[in-house]
Amino acid sequence: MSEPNYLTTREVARLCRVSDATVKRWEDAGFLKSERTSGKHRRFRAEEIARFQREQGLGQKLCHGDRSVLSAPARRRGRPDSDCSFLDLVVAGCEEDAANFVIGAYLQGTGLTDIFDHLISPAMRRIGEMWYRTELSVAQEHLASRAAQYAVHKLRTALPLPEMKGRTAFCAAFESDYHDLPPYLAQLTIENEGWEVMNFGANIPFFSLREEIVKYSPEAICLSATYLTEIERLAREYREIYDTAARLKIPVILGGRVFEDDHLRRRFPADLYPETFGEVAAFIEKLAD
Ligand code: B12
Repeated sequence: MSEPNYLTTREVARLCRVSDATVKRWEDAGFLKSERTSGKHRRFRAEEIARFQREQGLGQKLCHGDRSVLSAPARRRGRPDSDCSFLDLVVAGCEEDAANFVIGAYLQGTGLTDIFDHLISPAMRRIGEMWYRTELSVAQEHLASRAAQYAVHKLRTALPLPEMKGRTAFCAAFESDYHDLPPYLAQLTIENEGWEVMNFGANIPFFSLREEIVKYSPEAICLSATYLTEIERLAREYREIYDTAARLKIPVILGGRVFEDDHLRRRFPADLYPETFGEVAAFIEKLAD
């Protein structure tokens, strides 16, 4: 049998494109197994690193995104690297690096909802502002949004399975709203609390959602609204959803930009208007008590 191929901490860091300290933290947390030399230095088997990279999607692909849209320091370095912000990476369309960024943040101890509230939401808001000011083209905004979606999807596959609570929630974005990242973040937030989630995605017709509510009687409904048209009609049709949920004693959570407006909150009644995904998690946790 041939001798196993060992890597040093520095070599693993280069392969995964993170710092040495991050590799040590991963090892301390049990994500990576290592052996020690007589001098107590860490040595990692190549197969162990390959497994870890495969499972976490780390450092597998170099990004060749559009450098002209990167922040000045990243541009000076010539390409997005591990010092780039999440915003830099998604704007450059570096989906694999963006995924590594959020998975890295999670493995280093940032909570899931903190990643959503303090990393992803601000980056998306900034992308919206850049698009509005024509600093980003529509195509660049689409590329960035796709990279962000991909990163969240990869993060989901890296999350440990929580203890299941035997409860189900519905997630969706309002009819007429095509922004499907917010309901996806809500889905992951609720799944992370050990609930099953049926996510109907963007632009769900209210009559159809109501039929599903009657059929499944979920234990919570979490809807998001980022952009609405035909507010009068939607308010009327939403009322039927809310009344059906109330009759079945199902709490309704309404999140998203639209409900920053008090006037719209009055038009669309709900049990909770969270401003953060952290609030959604806390509400769901309480429901399970
Ligand atoms: C990506 C994007 C798109 C993509 C969506 C792709 C997809 N598959 O999702 C596409 C290209 C489809 C799109 C289309 C449009 N978009 Co758009 N879009 C965005 C962008 C850049 C990001 C949206 C996103 O994913 N946000 C991520 C969420 C998580 O972050 P957030 O909404 O900023 O933050 C909120 C959450 O954190 C939330 N929150 C906290 N806790 C919880 C809990 C729950 C449960 C939920 C749900 C939310 C939530 O609170 C924050 C504020 O309220 C935003 C900019 C922005 N500010 O968000 C514009 C933005 C929302 N879009 C905008 C516009 C104008 C449009 C279009 C009308 C453009 C057009 N002319 O066609 C269309 C409308 C289509 C439609 N009918 O829905 C405007 C809306 C302005 C307004 N008046 O409301 C924005 C704000 C851009 C801007 N700065 O002008 N868009």
